[in-house]
Amino acid sequence: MKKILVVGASGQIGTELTLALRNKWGIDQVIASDIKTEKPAVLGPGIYQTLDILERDAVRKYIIEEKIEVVYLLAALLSATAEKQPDFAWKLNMESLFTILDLAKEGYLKQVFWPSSIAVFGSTTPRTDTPQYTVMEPTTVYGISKLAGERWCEYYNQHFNTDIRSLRYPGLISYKSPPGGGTTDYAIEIFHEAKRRGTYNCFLSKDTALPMMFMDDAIRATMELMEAPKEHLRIKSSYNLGGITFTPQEMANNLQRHIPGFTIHYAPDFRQSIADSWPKSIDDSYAREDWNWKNTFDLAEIIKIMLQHV
Ligand code: NAD
Ligand code: AKB
Repeated sequence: MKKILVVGASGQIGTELTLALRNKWGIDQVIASDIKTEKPAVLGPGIYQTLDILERDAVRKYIIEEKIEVVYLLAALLSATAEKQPDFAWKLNMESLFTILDLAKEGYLKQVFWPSSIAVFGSTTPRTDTPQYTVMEPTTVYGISKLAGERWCEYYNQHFNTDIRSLRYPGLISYKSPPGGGTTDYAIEIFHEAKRRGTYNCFLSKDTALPMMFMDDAIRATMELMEAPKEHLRIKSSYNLGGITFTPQEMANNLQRHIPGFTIHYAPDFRQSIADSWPKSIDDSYAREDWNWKNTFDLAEIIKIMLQHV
């Protein structure tokens, strides 16, 4: 049985991915790791290792000594936080990737998952049904790091015969762990504020359409991609992954059906220009053709589930 390490396991995706991987491969096969010293309660039993991915030598030692064969690398600064600390965001997002890519190149890691994002696109990209191959001129430090990361993943796959797999996730909606400082976080905050206060101050304008996805779909996509036969995968960098598209106003209108009297106010801040540079919807036909990807949760279902659990 292969040993799996999740780096950034305390985050929004990491918690749910760790649980799903343990469910599939067994609790002892999947090690959760994060820079945070305290294990989030939601992770339950299973090994939790405090690890700073920027400590290259310590990470290498741990992975080699523990005979880890698969890494899911989720540690990163997200779009909004990265704009506030661009130097550190570049350092974290790139150095973490090279540490893991090099272990794959040296043959220690048989497989790696590293997430990219819709942030790789920019304001010169066609915004509707954004294709896999198109103009890519990201304007955020986060987007630049993701695009550079994608190019390096492809480079390692082509030159060193590594098996690095990646998805360009849209904004992910979930309730088990809080979001980590992204531009799409409004689509989670809105549920907490609607239930707590019956009103929400949205940091994006009412008509800002963005691609989004429910976490269960994103986790399933990740596991399906990682289990797909390598020879079926035409994309050696990162796959476009479509989900659903909605605006804050559409989300609010739907919420009002469940919470009568819910109000929303719009006060766009610096995150508006980030959102304005991203696609509205994604063409993920390569994922559909290569590994039979299909999104399942629509907005109505997401709202129902979020309101039950938040
Ligand atoms: P998050 O911020 O919720 O989680 C990141 C985790 O990494 C945190 O638990 C943090 O403590 C940990 N971390 C930070 N620095 C670390 C370090 N030096 N060493 C070890 N761990 C460290 O982020 P997330 O939303 O779970 O995103 C995970 C990945 O998915 C990121 O690469 C992100 O860019 C990508 N992504 C996320 C979304 C989304 O909507 N959540 C969308 C597209 C792409
Ligand atoms: C963010 O908003 O930064 C993330 C992402 C889409 O990459 N959710």
